[in-house]
Amino acid sequence: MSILDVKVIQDYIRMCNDGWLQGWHERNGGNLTYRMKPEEVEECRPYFQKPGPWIDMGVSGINLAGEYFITTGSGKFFRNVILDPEHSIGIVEINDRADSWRIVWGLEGNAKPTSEFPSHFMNHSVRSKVTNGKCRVIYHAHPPNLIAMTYILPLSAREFTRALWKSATECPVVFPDGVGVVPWMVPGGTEIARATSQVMEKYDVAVWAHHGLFCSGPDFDTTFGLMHTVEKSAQIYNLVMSSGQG
Ligand code: 2HA
Ligand code: ZN
Repeated sequence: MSILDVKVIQDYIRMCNDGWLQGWHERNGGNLTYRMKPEEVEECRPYFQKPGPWIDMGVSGINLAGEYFITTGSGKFFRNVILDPEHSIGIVEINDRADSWRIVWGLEGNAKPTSEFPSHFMNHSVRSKVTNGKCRVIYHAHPPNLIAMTYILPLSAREFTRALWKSATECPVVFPDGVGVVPWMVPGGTEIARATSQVMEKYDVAVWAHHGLFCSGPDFDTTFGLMHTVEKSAQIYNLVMSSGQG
């Protein structure tokens, strides 16, 4: 047995690879975090290493004190997750003040959690609160059709929600609350983390203008499916507009 035999680790790796196969993760683009269930932490604990030092995140979310997250590594490539999980992903524990993490497994070779960990963490804090603890997955990808739309439409929740709902029939069912929009901001910091988590108070999808998309959900299938549905709808929108039939 190894930690790579534990189901939640296998499911996490599969989702990373599915995103790579979709073409949403050029180079080190995108990141994925999963808030583990207590029983999943116990399944993985026998494989934990001596914990690393506590590292301050610059943000906090007190409802996540003591939680464990599986995360992709900063600068790591989704393409490599399935081949080399130990260096590409890891598990971090959150401290009692919910403002710092430490590595308990993986991220070998001095790797760190994703540069977007502050955004993921704040989104987890907000989505966990508004879903009564159901939300476990935050997924950031660079799906090209959705990004292209951010150069075409006014950057508002109303415009994006209407365009996506109208482009594919199932969209109002898959994301009935619509999608929020965050204007272009420098990625990888606490400012964009705060702006995104404000949007996520209301929506489970947040567009990052000229950059990508954040999706949240209770499990890997639902969250991947949400990303897939939004991107498919954006593709249909772009196909119709570029055929001159908009
Ligand atoms: O991890 O996608 O937003 C690379 C990124 C930053
Ligand atoms: Zn990105």
